[in-house]
Amino acid sequence: MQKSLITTLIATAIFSAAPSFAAEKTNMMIMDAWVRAAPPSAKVQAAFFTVMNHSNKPIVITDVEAQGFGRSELHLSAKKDGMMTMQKQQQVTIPASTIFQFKPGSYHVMLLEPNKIAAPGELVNVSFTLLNGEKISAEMPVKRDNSKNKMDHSNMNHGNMDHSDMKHN
Ligand SMILES: [Cu+2]
Repeated sequence: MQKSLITTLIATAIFSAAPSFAAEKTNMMIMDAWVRAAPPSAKVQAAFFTVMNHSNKPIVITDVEAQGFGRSELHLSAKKDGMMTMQKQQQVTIPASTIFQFKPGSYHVMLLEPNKIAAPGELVNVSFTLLNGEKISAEMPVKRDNSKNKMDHSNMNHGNMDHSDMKHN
């Protein structure tokens, strides 16, 4: 009895933002999430993850917020006139039955106005709002970006492609 009451309360809390016509919970999973470690003096951090849309309908992410950050945005990195730039996205659509990657050089979540830059080993709670009003959240561990790809990439391009040109729009 006690347990089922608690379960009900939790369920109510989770779904309170969803409109009543949302009969079924969105079948979306967030996997392999991480927040890129940054120096304590940094002004922003980026979060990357994989979204699995297990449903036969597109899922539209319309907003994002993160604990410990004043503001968060959906971003897309793109090359423009030979420079990497980032554009804020009003929404990101995950097509039906698709595995969709938020990854360096592409879609990512930008964490802005940090209370304090999150350090390696810490968890950042990131919460997504969907077009149907539902909220889905994930704990994203902070990790140093020491992937082989990135190291190879920076070695290869050293001198002829300056990543510090990364613009924040
Ligand atoms: Cu960004």
